[in-house]
Amino acid sequence: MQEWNLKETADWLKACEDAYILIHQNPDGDCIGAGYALAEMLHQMGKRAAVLCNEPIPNRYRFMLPGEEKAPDFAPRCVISVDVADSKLLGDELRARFGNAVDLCMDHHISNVPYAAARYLDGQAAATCEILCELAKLLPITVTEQMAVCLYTGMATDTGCFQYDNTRPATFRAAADLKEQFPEVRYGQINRKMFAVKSFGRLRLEQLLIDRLEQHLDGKCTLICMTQEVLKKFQVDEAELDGIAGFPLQVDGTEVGITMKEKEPGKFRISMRSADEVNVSAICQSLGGGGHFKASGCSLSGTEAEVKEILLKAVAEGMPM
Ligand SMILES: [Mn+2]
Repeated sequence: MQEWNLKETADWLKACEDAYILIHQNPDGDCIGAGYALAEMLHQMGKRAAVLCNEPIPNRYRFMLPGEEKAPDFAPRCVISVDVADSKLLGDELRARFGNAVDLCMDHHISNVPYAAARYLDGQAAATCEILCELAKLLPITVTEQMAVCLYTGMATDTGCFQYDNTRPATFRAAADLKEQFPEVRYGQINRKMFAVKSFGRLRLEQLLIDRLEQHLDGKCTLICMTQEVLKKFQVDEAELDGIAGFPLQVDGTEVGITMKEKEPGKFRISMRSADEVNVSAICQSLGGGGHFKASGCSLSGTEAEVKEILLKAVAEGMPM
């Protein structure tokens, strides 16, 4: 695999034709924003480009789409992935079709596992959309209002509305530049939609989550388990679960917050968040997963009790004495 700098990446994009842009499964604001902003950049350069996702784009993110989603009417001559840290995250269908055929991977996950022929990785960038803000300056294009909506949303969502430590000066500058160039975009409304507004079902779910908060390891670890039964009962859209991983960290004294989500009977997807000092990436790696220092995940199989025991043992071992 080749490691490219941003200029090499831009040069390759100028030369590429008929691009499929792949984003990750359970798509979030950053991969959707990056995917559609990049597609528009390529369109402006006179190229055909389409965004592909393993699942339909959730309703709450559809304001970033230029129109209805439709299958591309051309065959790809190049394949690009954005914000996809591992080919596994493409989801089954896209992975089977393109897992070994990605020409360029653009990403900001420090844990990125190489799978493409070439990679542009900036592990310090807060979002792939932040990378695209820089990339846009190296391409013969003009940023449009719709791109600004996409790029802002991606940076806002990956930083918890510019709250997390991953927000660096360059993130603020990129957002400030968009706001200066496109004052008419309703950034406040985007923030409201992404962070304040919740569906009634989601609020009911949060009520239930509060009931199910468990404290372990002298209150340093707060855990929530969402079984299939709970998810079905409250009919929660997968997209509404976005950001729920940070929920346990709201409890004072918590150093590690864990959410367990039962994807199918006996199979749990685990999200682990660190309030400050504990490296949850190392803990999740010891369990076959990975991610960032303060935000990681893994998958475990077993009964609810078995999985909790495995998790709490790993967290206890991963905590500084
Ligand atoms: Mn991202």
